[in-house]
Amino acid sequence: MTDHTTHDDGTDVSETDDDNRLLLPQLGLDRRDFMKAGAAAGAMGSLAGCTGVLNNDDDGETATGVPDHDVPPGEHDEYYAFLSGGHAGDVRVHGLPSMREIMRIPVFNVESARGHGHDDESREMLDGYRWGDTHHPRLSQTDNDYDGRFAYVNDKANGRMARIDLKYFETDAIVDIPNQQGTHGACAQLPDTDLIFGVGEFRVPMPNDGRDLTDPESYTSTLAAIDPETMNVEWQVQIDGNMDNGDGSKDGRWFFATGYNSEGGINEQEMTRPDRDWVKAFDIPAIEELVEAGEYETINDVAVVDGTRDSPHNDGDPIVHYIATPKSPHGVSVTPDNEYAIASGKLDPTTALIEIDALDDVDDPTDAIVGRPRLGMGPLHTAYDGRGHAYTTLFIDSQVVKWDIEAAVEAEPESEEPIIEKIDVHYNPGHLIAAESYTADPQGDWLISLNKLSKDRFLPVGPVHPENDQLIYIGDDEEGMQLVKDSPAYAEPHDASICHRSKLDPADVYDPDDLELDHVSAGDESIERVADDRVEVEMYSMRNEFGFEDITVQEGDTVEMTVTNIETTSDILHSLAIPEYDINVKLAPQETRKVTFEADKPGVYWFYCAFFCSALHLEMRSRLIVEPED
Ligand code: CUK
Ligand code: CUA
Repeated sequence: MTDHTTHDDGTDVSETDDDNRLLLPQLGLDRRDFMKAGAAAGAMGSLAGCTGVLNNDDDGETATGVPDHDVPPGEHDEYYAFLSGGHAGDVRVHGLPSMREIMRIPVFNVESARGHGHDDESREMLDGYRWGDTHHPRLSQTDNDYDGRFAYVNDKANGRMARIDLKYFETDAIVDIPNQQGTHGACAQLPDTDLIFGVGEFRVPMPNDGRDLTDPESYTSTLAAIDPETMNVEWQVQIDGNMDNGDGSKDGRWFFATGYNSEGGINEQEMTRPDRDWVKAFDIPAIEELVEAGEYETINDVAVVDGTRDSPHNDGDPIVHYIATPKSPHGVSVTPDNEYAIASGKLDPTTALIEIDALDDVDDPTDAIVGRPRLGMGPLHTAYDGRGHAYTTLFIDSQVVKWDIEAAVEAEPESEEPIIEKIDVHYNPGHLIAAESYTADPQGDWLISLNKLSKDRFLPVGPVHPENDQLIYIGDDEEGMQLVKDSPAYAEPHDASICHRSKLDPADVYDPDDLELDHVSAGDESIERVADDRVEVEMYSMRNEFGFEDITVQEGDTVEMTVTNIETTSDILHSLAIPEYDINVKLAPQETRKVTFEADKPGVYWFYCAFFCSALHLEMRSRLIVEPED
């Protein structure tokens, strides 16, 4: 029996066999070739996983050397994991190693429990959209280490980039990226987060204003560089082919993007035809020099530099090196020591190691590829432990393969020798992430495999299955990788960043100085008719009342309500929930929010607090009285 699903990037790699593993018909390869090495190591891996789960003895380690991963009641996890929510549009915060979901941060989605998309400010940020497709949450760094300030995440659906303020764990800015459709890859320019990069996946006419509709040859995609403070798009580079994922070198010099469809096809058959696609290496300082010198075209108010293969800027010292790699490279990540950018084939069983320093010296950029180990079927993404090992997901084999980076440089191309071991995961992993793998100094203990299918791993809940994020211990090179736990995930995490708890210092209550709106203290509440059809209300909320028992307005009035939660005690939240007006604004201690609405329905509306804030929570309600027009 076979059935069909599709991967997020639209490639049809998705027929399943009886084991529910996804097959790859276009390759025409005999899967048994790849099973030999994998099967034995994989079986051992899952065995080790079982013992790891079962034998948790008293000395804080399991019998197989896995440290305690059951965080006892009342204790904290060691790591924060920030997982993208995919087309749920949010970012989830998990604790590691417990894998407990601690918080969700709404980003591109309207979400009522946190009032995102309900108050004026977040509504304006969302700009009418109700969803987004988050893939790559990346944390800001200083000197190649997490600095606890911000997280950035892309919206593949609507071409946007968002910033999450890690003081409040809340989205504080969203930029709509012009001249780009399908903002997929996302990452910060290191070492100090000087730029945020958004990678455009879908080729579209440039500008996409109705011209060139049926002329796919002229479609193009762009790399966008965004200022992390102002969130303005600073410049873009136009290139050939679809781009996919991206990662930057640790020294700020290069940005690497994978890509598929180098021939510019518009259907699956055309898109998967070429045997080679390109990894693009963008020379960031060289591009910035061109921008400085005015060597660009302004399109939709953004400086767009021509980085296509035929561009004069790619004669001689190119600004974009097109590195031919086997078929449809998908994931790319730079090693912690900044030696290599490792790009995985997706439709090819090998992975390419690009020697970063060689790019300046070679005439043919393809000569910078210094290793090409054969890892298994459907290699997608690679993470690092800081001890010279790489871990790559094998989408089709449903495995994670651990391999030796330097051994891959020394080995012959297509050699399996660099492989250290493989472990079965359940099932079809997309990304994987190791603790602090995106920094120069990964922690090397835990790894999460973000598996697309969970099949039968959890209680059945109908035809929509959760995904399965699996925790794997990688801290013991002797014992090898050990599967520790399954954790169901709501659709659908793509990538994650894992940060040690010592690097984050979130606020417990709001600092009113950080907010745009003025704090409304008890005694300062007011109701004012500022125009014939406009009423401004300023009030506080506290246990167990709002600033007014009644607020009376006229049908047709525009009502602006500004509310402060004047509590100073942490964890005491209130909200302003207005029945039948589709409004619920959350208010954490010392937070002030404003909501504007049309009072278009006459009647009595008990506005109330939706957080269970005290024993008298139910009594925390007041009347909005809307008098009918006469
Ligand atoms: S992508 Cu989804 S599994 Cu958006 Cu990084 Cu590869
Ligand atoms: Cu305030 Cu319930």
